[in-house]
Amino acid sequence: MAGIPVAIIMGSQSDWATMRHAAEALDALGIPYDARIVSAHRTPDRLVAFAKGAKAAGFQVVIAGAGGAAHLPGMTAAMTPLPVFGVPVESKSLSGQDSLLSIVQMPAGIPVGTLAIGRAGAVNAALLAAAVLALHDEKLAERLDAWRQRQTDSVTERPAQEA
Ligand code: RP5
Repeated sequence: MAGIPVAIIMGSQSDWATMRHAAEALDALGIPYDARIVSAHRTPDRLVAFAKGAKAAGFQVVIAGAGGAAHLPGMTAAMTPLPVFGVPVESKSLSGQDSLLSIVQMPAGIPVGTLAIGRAGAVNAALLAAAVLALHDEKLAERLDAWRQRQTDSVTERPAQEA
């Protein structure tokens, strides 16, 4: 795998508590990533520079997490041909419903693959990124298969008694 294939971008430091779950899933699969804070509203020039340069920088997939008026994934998708997976971060006032609707309701022509709100979305964005990269990386495909098998094996048939 040449270079760093995955960019994880987020609108704020406060999003890292969610987006670190994407990073951890990529770590578990041995996929390098670069995690950056890129705010569509507070650092718009940084967003333009990142999105327009993402492909030339060697990234193959972008995972973008944001909350509230979550324009980051959509604006990124507007400025890069790379696949963009959007993670709605759970907001305080509207529990992430605002983030979800902001990210998922893209107009036809500029797709953002939108995941679930919060940790599940962050983990699944990483797994989707892995699945895309695995199409052209047999060793990664084997690691992804093994990861899924371990998950299957970890599910007990009956619930354990809780204290
Ligand atoms: C969005 O505003 C960020 O993605 C974050 O989820 C939300 C709140 O940001 P902070 O006020 O915590 O920095 O741009």
